[in-house]
Amino acid sequence: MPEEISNQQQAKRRSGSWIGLAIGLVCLVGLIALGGCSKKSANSSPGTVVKNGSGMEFAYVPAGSFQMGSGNGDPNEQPVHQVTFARGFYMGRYEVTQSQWQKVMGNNPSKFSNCGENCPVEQVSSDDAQEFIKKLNAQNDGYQYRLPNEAEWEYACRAGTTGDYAGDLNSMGWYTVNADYKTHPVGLKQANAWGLYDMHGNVSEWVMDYQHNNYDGAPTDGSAWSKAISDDRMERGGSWTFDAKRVRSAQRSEAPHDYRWKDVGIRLVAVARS
Ligand SMILES: [Ca+2]
Repeated sequence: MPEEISNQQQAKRRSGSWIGLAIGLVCLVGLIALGGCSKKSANSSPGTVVKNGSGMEFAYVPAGSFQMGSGNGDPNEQPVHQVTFARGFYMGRYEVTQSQWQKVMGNNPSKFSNCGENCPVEQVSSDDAQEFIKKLNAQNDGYQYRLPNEAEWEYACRAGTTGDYAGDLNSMGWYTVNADYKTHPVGLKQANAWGLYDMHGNVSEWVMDYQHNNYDGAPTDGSAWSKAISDDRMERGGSWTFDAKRVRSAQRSEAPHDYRWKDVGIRLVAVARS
């Protein structure tokens, strides 16, 4: 420290250098903090959209808490429990489309391949989804991609709502009553309050969690639930083949990780690389 230097002039000079250095550091830290704050502020508005180099759009889901599950749904939706997210995250605004899958994987496995490039990819297994994500991440486009976990998915689906649906079901989702036995281009129905489309129906969506028959012992910090009773994975949101009860926000399904269904696709979470 400058006070510890016996020579007054030396002390004064070093003190001046120290102060200058300190001021510089303060400015630097301030600039970094300002930049960080600006970025955080821009991100803190629910539904703020970012777009990657491939044109995939992601909406900001804010930090917060919600009640996960339903007391009047299936047994596997209980017990209802509070989950808290310390940080927000970016959720895909749409189900991954057939054209997006084609560009990354070089194929289109979808049953409804004549539906158009903006229709959701389906007939992809959970394993296939991991291959897609691996290749997408290899593009190193500034984001790290992954499947959402169950808690993230339901929190994002509800977007602050507490009922069976995040709004009027017929306005928001494709299911047995209105889907005409097929998938539909993503984003045609009404988005939820955080700008996410087709969370109810169209294609059901793989999440990263392993199967569990209920929420006993489920994590409450917004993390994924690790392996438990089988290798099956969960899927959420229901599909064009599901009735209204099975496209609820809290509805849960599971399937073997290597199964390919004509009504199951994916949605991604994007994390900015530091
Ligand atoms: Ca869906």
